[in-house]
Order: sequence, then C-alpha cells, then structure tokens
Amino acid sequence: MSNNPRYISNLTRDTYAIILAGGRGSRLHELTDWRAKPSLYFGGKFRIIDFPLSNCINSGIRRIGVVTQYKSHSLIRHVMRGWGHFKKELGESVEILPASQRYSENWYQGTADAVFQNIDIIRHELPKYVMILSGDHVYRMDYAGLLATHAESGADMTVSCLEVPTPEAAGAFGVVEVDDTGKILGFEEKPELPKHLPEDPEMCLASMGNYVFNTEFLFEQLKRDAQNEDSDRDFGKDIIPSIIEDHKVYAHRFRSVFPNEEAYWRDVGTLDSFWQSNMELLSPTPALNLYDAKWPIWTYQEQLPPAKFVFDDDDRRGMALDSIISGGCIISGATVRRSVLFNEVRVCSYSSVEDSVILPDVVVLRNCKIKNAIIDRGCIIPEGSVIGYNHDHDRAKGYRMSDKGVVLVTRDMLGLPVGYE
Ligand code: ADQ
Ligand code: ADP
Repeated sequence: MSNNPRYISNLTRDTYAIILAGGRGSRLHELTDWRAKPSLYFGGKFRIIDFPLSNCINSGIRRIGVVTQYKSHSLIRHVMRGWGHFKKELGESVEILPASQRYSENWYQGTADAVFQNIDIIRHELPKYVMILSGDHVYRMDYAGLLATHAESGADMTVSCLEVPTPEAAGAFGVVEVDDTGKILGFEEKPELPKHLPEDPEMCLASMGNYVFNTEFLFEQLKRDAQNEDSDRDFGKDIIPSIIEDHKVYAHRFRSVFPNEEAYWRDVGTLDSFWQSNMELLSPTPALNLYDAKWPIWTYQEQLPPAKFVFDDDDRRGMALDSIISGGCIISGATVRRSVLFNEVRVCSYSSVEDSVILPDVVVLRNCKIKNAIIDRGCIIPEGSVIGYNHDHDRAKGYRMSDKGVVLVTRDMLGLPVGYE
C-alpha cells in the first residue's frame, strides 16, 4: 500500500506538521547565546531549521507551524524571509507560532505544552494527522514513509526511531523497546542504562524526537497531561511513557531517502559535533549530499556576488583548497584549507585559515593564523591574531575551548558592539 504514490500524497495532504524550534541547545555554549539551536548555521549557507522544513516540502507536507520560544529573533527572521512565500489559497502555509500565553500565563513549559497551547490553531486546519518534528537535527527524511507506517499499522501514535550505539544513547535519547511487529512495548527517556536490541547488544533503538499522532488522540492526551500537576509537559518524559500500555504506539525505522544510501542523522548538539559535521561535508562523497537535486535543501538566499580569490597588492595569490566557499566571500592574498566559509567572509593578505568553520560576515584581517576554530557571525579578527595554535593562549584571550580542542570565538569575546545588520 505504501508504494502507491497516490496513497502517500493523501497522507501528506492530510497532515499538519509542527516543528519544535524553541530549544536552547545549551551544550553549544556561546554559539546559542543569541539564537535558538534550530537557527544555527550549517553547511555553508543553511540553518538547521532548513532541514526539517525542506524535508516537509520534499515529502509533500505543505502545512507547517514552527513553534518558537528561546531567543527566536534570528529564527523568525530567517523563516519569514526564506519560507514566507507559501500560498494559503493553494493549501500551503508556514506559520510561526511563538509562545504567546494563549492558554495560560506561562511560556511553553515543555514540548507537549508547546503543542497544547496551539491546539486551536491546529484544529482550524482540520488535519487527520499531526506530525511533530524536532527542529534540532540535520538529516534528509521522507516523512511520507513515517506516515505510511503509521497508517498501515493503525497506530494512535508512531515514533520515528533509528539504531544508535548503546553507549551513545545513554542519557541522550529516548530509548524504545519493540516487538516483531514494531509495536512499542517500552520507552525510557534518556536512561543511563539503555535497553539494547535483542539481536545486538551494541545497538539500541533511539527516538529521533519525531512523532505522528492521530489528531483527536493527540488533543485528548495533551488535555489529560495538562491536568497532571506532576507532569513536565514533555513528549519524551510524560506523554509517550503514559500511553504505550493502553494505546497503539508504533516505531518507524528511519531509512535514507534513497535506497542503498547510508541513513544520515546528526544531532549537532555540541561544539565538537557542530565542527565535525561541517567538516564531514568537505569529503568528496559526504554522507550528507547537499548537491542532490532530487532532495533539495531550501533556504533563504541573499542576493550575493560570487566568491572570488584574488592577488593582493604584493602579488600574493588568494586560494582555497578542499573547502566550501559561499557567496560574497573574498580571499585576497590568503590561504584557506579544509574549511567551511559561510556568506560574505573576507580573508585578508598573509592570513591562513585551516580546519575551521567561519560563519557569515566574518572579517579576518592581515597576518592572522586560524586553525581548528569556529568563528561566529560578524567577528572581526584583529590583525596578527593567532587562534587554535596554543590552547593556553586561546583561553587567556577568553575564547571557548571545546572538549576536543576546537576554539570558539564570538563577537562578545572580541568585545565587538551589538548591532551590525
Ligand atoms: P531532547 O532533544 O533533549 O529529546 P528537547 O530539549 O525537549 O528534547 O527538544 C526537542 C525539540 O523541541 C527541539 O527541537 C527543541 O528545539 C524544541 N523545544 C524544546 N523545548 C521547547 C519549548 N519549550 N518550546 C518549543 N520548542 C521546544 C527529544 C526527545 C528524546 C529524543 C530526542 C532526539 O525527548 O526522546 O530521543 O529528542 O534528539
Ligand atoms: P544570527 O547570526 O543567527 O542571525 P544574530 O546575530 O542576528 O543571529 O542575533 C540574534 C539576535 O540577538 C538579534 O536580535 C541580535 O540583535 C541579538 N544579539 C546578538 N548578539 C547580542 C549581544 N551581544 N547582546 C544583545 N543582543 C544580541
């Protein structure tokens, strides 16, 4: 049944997607001081929120609400600029749903409360299914497959899951136990000792934080949970554990969008994983293919001139090797190796940038040496700076050192003023 495209399109058309984009991502430290994690930059020109949004569009889901709360300014600006062109008349919409105290005097308390406080907006759309998606992850997924699993099993709720090594899951993910049919028998939120798969003690089945609910069932559960004073109002902590015994809750196994391709899913939750997953894109054949026209990742595109690599006044060549260089960048008499440069980065003469992620609008002045670094948007790196070569020196400068020795530099650390748009 799920191979019938017509059937799939009815499922996606009957779905309203809610992207949860209110989380801080505290392990990203100063990188999420002023922006929510879903607003974080990724892969040269994207933000993390572009991945679930593009997955929705590519899967045929055209009604989407983005729930925002924590430091949402740059996120809202991005969604409005990049995703605001949908036509209500054609049944398409991307709406921003900020915490606006509509049902209580509280902000969104947890993920379930964030949906509960928007029940009337969802009801207005009359969807048969509500898909709840985490706004925090980088991956390509055909949500129609998740919907098909849900519809075929006759479930009340379906959790999208993937296999992860057991030690990685400990304390990090919701861990699921299933029977042969995929019915969920047990669910523990971030257990210290995760239950492994029966056939493989090294692996367990983790929740991706993506769920499908039958709409009325979801509303009933949210209303019930809202009456429970002991609840944290969270899907993982409260809703799922409370429904698995008496209701039909199934697991859907995440697969790649394309057959024979490795399934890629990253929780870019720490400075090291942010740096690493950007670096992985420099491989000639990365597991995440951003160049695949069959599953495009859309974003807000500024009109920018092409990147250029030029000689400086002293006839020094500007060049970049094994790197991703975005629009508006100018590399003048400088060398960039194994790095990801976002929009409008300038690297000036006698400077070198290696193994680094440089966010938009950064200026690296002359004679700088930068290695193993993440430079936040808008930083102006003073002439002669050395970053990433001596950890004590970097710490003394007030830069953040990650567990694996990646240096983070932000505008605040450089004492630069706010307001540079
Ligand atoms: P976590 O990722 O730890 O676990 P959480 O911090 O609640 O869960 O974030 C889930 C999503 O909701 C994120 O996209 C976040 O941005 C957003 N969010 C968080 N608080 C919010 C709020 N108050 N308002 C709006 N949005 C909010 C969850 C599940 C686990 C699962 C992992 C997978 O609980 O079971 O394994 O996701 O990463
Ligand atoms: P992004 O780079 O993700 O677009 P911005 O740099 O625009 O994010 O920051 C998001 C919001 O936070 C903006 O409203 C910006 O003015 C504000 N902001 C950024 N840095 C500071 C700061 N140091 N102090 C106060 N507000 C800040």
